[in-house]
Parts: sequence; C-alpha cells; structure tokens
Amino acid sequence: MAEATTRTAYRTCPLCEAACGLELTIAADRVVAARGDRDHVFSHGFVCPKGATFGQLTDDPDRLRRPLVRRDGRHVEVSWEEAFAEIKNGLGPILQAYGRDAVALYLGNPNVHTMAGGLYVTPLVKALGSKNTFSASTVDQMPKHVSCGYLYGNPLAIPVPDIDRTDLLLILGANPWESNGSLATAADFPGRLRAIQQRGGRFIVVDPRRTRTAEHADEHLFIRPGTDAFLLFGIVHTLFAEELTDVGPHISGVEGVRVLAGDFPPEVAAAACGVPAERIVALARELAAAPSAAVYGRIGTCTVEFGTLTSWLIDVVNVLTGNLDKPGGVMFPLAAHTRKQSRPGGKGFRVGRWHSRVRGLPEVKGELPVSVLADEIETPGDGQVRGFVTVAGNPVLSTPNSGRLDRALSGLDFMVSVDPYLNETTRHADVILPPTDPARKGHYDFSFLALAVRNFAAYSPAVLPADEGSLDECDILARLTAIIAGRDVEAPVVHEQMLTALLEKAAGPLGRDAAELRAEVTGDHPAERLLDVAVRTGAYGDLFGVQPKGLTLKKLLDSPHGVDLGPLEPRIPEVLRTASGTVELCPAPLVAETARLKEALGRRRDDLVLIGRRHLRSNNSWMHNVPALVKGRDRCTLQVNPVDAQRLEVKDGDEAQVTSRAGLLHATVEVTDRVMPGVVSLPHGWGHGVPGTRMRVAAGHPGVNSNLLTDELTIDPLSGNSVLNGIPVRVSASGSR
Ligand SMILES: Nc1nc2c(c(=O)[nH]1)N[C@H]1C(S)=C(S)[C@@H](COP(=O)(O)OP(=O)(O)OC[C@H]3O[C@@H](n4cnc5c(=O)[nH]c(N)nc54)[C@H](O)[C@@H]3O)O[C@H]1N2
Ligand SMILES: Nc1nc2c(c(=O)[nH]1)N[C@H]1C(S)=C(S)[C@@H](COP(=O)(O)OP(=O)(O)OC[C@H]3O[C@@H](n4cnc5c(=O)[nH]c(N)nc54)[C@H](O)[C@@H]3O)O[C@H]1N2
Ligand code: SF4
Ligand SMILES: [Mo]
Repeated sequence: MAEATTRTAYRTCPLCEAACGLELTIAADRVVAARGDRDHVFSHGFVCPKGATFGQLTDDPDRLRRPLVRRDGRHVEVSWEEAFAEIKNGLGPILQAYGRDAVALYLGNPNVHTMAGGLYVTPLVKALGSKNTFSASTVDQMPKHVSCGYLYGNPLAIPVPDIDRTDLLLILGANPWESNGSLATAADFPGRLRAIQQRGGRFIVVDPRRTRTAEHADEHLFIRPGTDAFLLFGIVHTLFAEELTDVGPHISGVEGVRVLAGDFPPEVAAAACGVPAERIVALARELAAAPSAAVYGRIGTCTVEFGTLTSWLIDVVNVLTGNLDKPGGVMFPLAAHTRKQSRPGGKGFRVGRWHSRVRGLPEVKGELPVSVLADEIETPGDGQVRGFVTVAGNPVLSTPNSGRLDRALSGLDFMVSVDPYLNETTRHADVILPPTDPARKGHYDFSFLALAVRNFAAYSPAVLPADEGSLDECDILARLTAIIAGRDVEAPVVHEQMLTALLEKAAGPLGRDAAELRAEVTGDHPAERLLDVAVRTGAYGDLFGVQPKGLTLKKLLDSPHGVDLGPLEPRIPEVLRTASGTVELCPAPLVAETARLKEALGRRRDDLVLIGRRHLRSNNSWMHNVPALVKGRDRCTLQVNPVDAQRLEVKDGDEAQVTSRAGLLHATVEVTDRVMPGVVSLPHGWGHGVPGTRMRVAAGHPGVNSNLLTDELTIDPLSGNSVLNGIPVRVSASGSR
C-alpha cells in the first residue's frame, strides 16, 4: 500500500555551498528519505550526513509554521495579517520619527541558500535605505570581496581553485573535508581532493589544527593563528628573489609588490608564522615549478586581523606563479544567470560611502561591520538604532562579543525576524515570520553557481505542495518590503513590479519590448519567472528565441539532474572591472596595510589564542535541532594541546574557565595534539537552551557560545570583518566533572 504512493523527486541541497543533488523519497506528502542523486551532473551521488537529514529538517516539530507575536513576554501564534499589521504599527512610527537609519537590518547566511534571499533581499535593503545594514559577510568572507574588488574591480569576481585539473593545491585555513568547501563550490570536495592525489598531484594544508583535511593531505604544516600573511609574503619574496615569477598578460603593479615583499624574507616570515624558512622557500619553488598550482584560503585566512591582506596575497601568489585564469590554477566561473561583459574595465571598487555613527568604520559593499551593531543600538543620540529586522540570521550566536549584543537586543523598541525557529536571536523579536520549509520551495543557487569549480546549472521546483496557511519566503519578503517602503500593497504587486523592472533592463539589449517579453516568460511562481528571465538573458541563455538551443527555465525543469556547462574557461580580461582594465596587483590600501603588517613583526606574542572549528554534522548555529546530527559525544569541547594542558593544569574531561577581554565561559576540556601548542579550539554556533527559545533537541545539547569570547573591538580594518580566530584567552581549571 505505502509503496504505491511513494515517489521520487530531485532537489538541490540548500544546506551548504557544495550544492549537491539530492534524490528524495516522498510518501504521503512527507520526505521520508534523502540520498545523493547518482545522475547529478556535478555531485554524482555524493551526500553528507546533513543532506541526508533533509526530511527530518523539513518535518522538525519545532519549526515554526505560523507567525509569532510577543504578547506579555511570550510568543504566541497569530494570523499573517495580524503579524504584518503588528509590523506596520511597530516599525512605521520608528521610521517616521527617527528616520531610516533608526532601523537596522541583519542578513544571515541562509539568504545565500534560498531564492528569496537571492532575489528579494536587495529590494528589501533598498526599501529600508538604512546605513545600518549588516550581514554575516562581515563575520565571514568580506576580506575576499574587498581584495577581489581592488584586484579585479568587482568584489564578486572571486577566482576559485580549479581543483579537478590542478597538480598542486595549497590550502590555507580551510577544512573542506568537513565544511564541504566555501567560496569554491565543489560537491564531494573530499573525493575531488583524493582525485588530485590519484592523478599524481598533491595537496598541502596549512592550519593550526590537524583537521580531517590535513590528515588526508600530502603534508600538513602548523601555523600560528593570524600569521598567514607572513607566510605568503615569504613565498612572494622567494618568487622574486629566485626569479621564479611567470606573470600573464593584463596584469599591472607587479613591481610594486616586489618592493613590498622586500621586507619579508623567508627567515623573517618564518619567525612570525612558525613555518620553517626552508619550507617557505620550498613551497615557493614547488608552486612555481608545478605544471599548474592553486592557492586557496578560507575562514582561517579571512576572520583574522590581516584578513584582506591575506586574501590578497593568496591571489598575488596565484598571479606570480602564472596560475591566475589558467586551467588547474584559479579561475572565474561563469554562471547561467550572469552575463559576460562586452569589454574589460569599469569604475573600479571603493569603500566608505558612509561610516558607522559611533566607531566611524567605513561602509563596505553597502553594509557596515556587524561588530558595530551593539554600539549602534546602545549609544544614545541622533541616528540610534531602535528597530531591527533579521532575515535568516542568528547574530546572538554568530557575531563577536555576542553577550553584549544579546543584552543590546533586549533594549530595542521593535524587532522583526524572518526565521523558521524561535532561537537565541529571534526570542528578542516582537514578530517572527517563518518561511515555508525547503521541501515546499524551489531552489536555484544564485550565489554558488558563480563559485562552482565547474560551470553547471540546476533548478529544482518545490517537491511538496504548499502547506495550507504557510507563506513562502518570497511573499514574506515582498510584503515586508512594501510595509517598510510605506506602501500598502500585497506581495503579488511587488512580484510583478520586480519582473517588469528586470524585463525592462533585458529588453533594450535584445531590441525587444518589455511587454512583449513578459508574454514569453514562463514559471508558476514569482521566483521562477525572475529566474527564467535571468537565465534566458544570461551567458548560456536562449535570449528569448535568438539562441533556440540556449537555456531557459523550461530546459532546467526538464533537467532534474542539472545541466553541465563544461570546465571553467579563461575570462581575463573580459571579467575585469578595474579602471585600468587590468588586474591591479598593488592597490594603495594594501600597500598601507603591508606597512601595518611590518609593524606587527615586533609585537609580543600572546601565550594562548583561541580558534574555532567546524564539524561535519553541524551547520553554524541552526541545525542542532535535528536529532541525527547531535547524537553521540559532546562536540562542543575546548581542545587543548597536551603541553598546554600540563602547563595550565587541566585534564581531559575537566571543566575549564576561559576568559578574554570580551567575556567568560566554561567548557569541557579535550586534550589532543590535533591543536598546536599555544592554541585552543572551540566550535561556534552553540550555546542553546536559553530561556524563551523553542528548540527542544538543541536545548538538550546546549554547548557554549564561543562568541562570548570573541571581541567586537578587533577587526580587519580594510573590510571591517570580525576577527574570530587568534583571540587571546586565559584558561584555568574550574573544577573536575
Ligand atoms: N566564532 C566564530 N563565529 C562565526 C564563525 C566562525 O567560524 N567562528 N563563522 C561565521 C560564518 S562563516 C557565518 S556564515 C556566520 C553565520 O551567521 P548567521 O547567518 O547569523 O547564523 P546561522 O547560524 O547561519 O543562522 C541562520 C539563521 O537562519 C535561519 N534559517 C535557516 N533556514 C532559513 C530559511 O530558509 N529562511 C530564513 N529566513 N531563515 C532560515 C536559522 O533558523 C537561523 O536563525 O557565523 C559566523 N560566526
Ligand atoms: N559541516 C559544516 N559545514 C559548513 C559549515 C558548518 O558550520 N559546518 N559552515 C559553512 C560556512 S557558513 C562556511 S563560511 C564554510 C567555512 O568553510 P571552512 O573555512 O573550510 O571551514 P572551517 O572549519 O571554519 O575552516 C577554517 C580552518 O581554519 C583554521 N584556522 C584558524 N585560524 C587560522 C589561521 O590563522 N591560519 C590558518 N591557516 N588556519 C586557521 C581552523 O583550524 C579551521 O580548520 O563552511 C560551510 N560549511
Ligand atoms: S555537502 Fe552540503 S550540499 Fe552536499 S549534501 Fe552535504 S550539506 Fe548538502
Ligand atoms: Mo559562512
């Protein structure tokens, strides 16, 4: 009986950047199993433990399905109309009395994993028009955007390691064996790393922890947290000193970099970073000699004091070894929803169009560093933040000195969260608007297809019918946008205006009329119609009939396992948007920052610093409510090297007190030589079970919030990114368990 009603559906997994294809088994309108889609053009059947829980995540009984409003300190279910009315009454007066900047917006990570985030967040940001716009980007990859902005003129032009063809991959501060990769969409990253070795190549990992990626690597080098810039400058120095550089066309500023590197000979670099000088020299030679090589860095190179400088140096090494824009090196993907530019060059990149009110930190890419959010809420005066909107974010667990932010949020006049959970952040919200679960919405990766190590496209429609009384996130954001803009219109009006605006932009170049194009657009859902236009006018599109074999939404719908668009192809100079139309290798802000790095050479070294880590069965702060992902031993432990454990007089299983400038917490000690001496590690995203939250499984596995220790006062100055690795801490025994 049950068998007869079972069906199979395919859907891209939205849970990390790897964009795997899932094969879902559906029975009685429930996802009862999820496995890897063997026919998927990109993931070829790979799935990780998170993707395999897709059904459990969808069915989570704690997932909110109706809006909540806070009444007398408790969150109660209300109708959508009541919830929106409450928002109008709550935000309207603040905007009217105090202006746009009095309402802050925080956009969390899952926005890059939903179509609503890809399409509807920009209009929301514009409608609000607040200087106080924040996102998880400034606790993550903002340094890479800034360095690419200066180098290539476009902060979104991020070259990815061509791992399927490289001979040598140098990985700094990334653990793709567990994270499945970031700023490099590569489903089955572990399999792709193994394939490098199988074809006679190598990969090397530089990390203060012996991670699972490091264990599988040909070589692992420990490095002192926050010092990769020295290592990379040591490599750059050697490349010049030994005349190993091989610079391609369309690159300017090489001589400037040579001068900067003069201050960082390998011995100096080695003393600062802990990697032996001979090894630094050899790395330079190996990268230069390999037929192809790629340097790739992630969280450990971004969330550090010299994050932008380090991100820049990674690309500098790739340029100097002749590996930028070359097969097997680092290359620029070309996604189906984007277009090539007709000729290189543009306006270049700049920051600081406005500054934060209290600390005076510059705007970057339309936002301010989330490190200043608490300041802006707590500090009285003109422009003080009184209202707050979060969309898919949990800053109370994910941003530095979050103890302070947690307190600040309770002082707001009004807060709205678009989020499926009542969690550490949303418990402060006056209204929570929960979007439908992922099985009930379509999926296209606007962010990650532009970062994929092979060009491909995939669209998956909703696999389950809409659940009566629920609201799609596109509708939620459209309505919220209208309310914030002070326009009393329903979501469909906003959808249609967005489509018209997109068509008007597309019509000119095609020599067509927007209304005429509108009649040809397909799609059952507003997000599908916008996607149809984006894909049809994109790099591989049918251009509304001009290229009949080109991509359309319909072609994607007919290809449930995705459409392969081939290996990455060279894109320089077309991809460049710098004023000079070249790769500007030696931008002024990085010259100044190098001077600051040089000054740091003389600094006293901290005795003990804290770094983070990620676990395969975790996803930042929000998937600890899935039983299958939290079972087993406690993972939120403080890893301490045996040498330090002895010195600090703590034993495995002890409870230790950890303090920093920002705060204090207690964590269970795990003595392990996986972390290097002088370094302790605690994962982020824990600290559940606080009053007012409604995530029962997570509350049973609370862990502690590592961001009670990270410091909102230390940032990477060029990007405003928070420093989340290399935090000076003190550790002492707080009694045995
Ligand atoms: N110490 C330390 N801190 C870190 C990091 C670190 O390495 N160390 N990493 C940083 C990084 S890289 C990141 S990206 C940030 C993440 O920081 P955040 O984005 O603030 O936090 P997440 O834990 O990703 O929480 C996502 C929120 O989105 C909600 N959500 C899930 N799915 C959806 C959906 O479809 N729609 C909506 N509207 N909401 C949804 C969840 O319930 C949750 O509330 O954390 C950062 N914080
Ligand atoms: N399973 C799982 N997967 C995830 C996530 C998750 O929470 N869990 N989160 C997703 C998100 S939002 C992101 S941004 C990506 C992140 O993807 P990754 O960057 O690959 O993930 P991390 O585990 O944070 O890896 C950072 C590594 O940097 C090291 N490190 C710390 N400081 C330094 C340093 O100064 N120098 C060097 N060289 N290394 C350092 C850490 O020890 C750690 O191994 O993962 C994504 N995928
Ligand atoms: S690796 Fe990422 S995309 Fe693939 S199944 Fe796991 S969570 Fe989903
Ligand atoms: Mo992230």
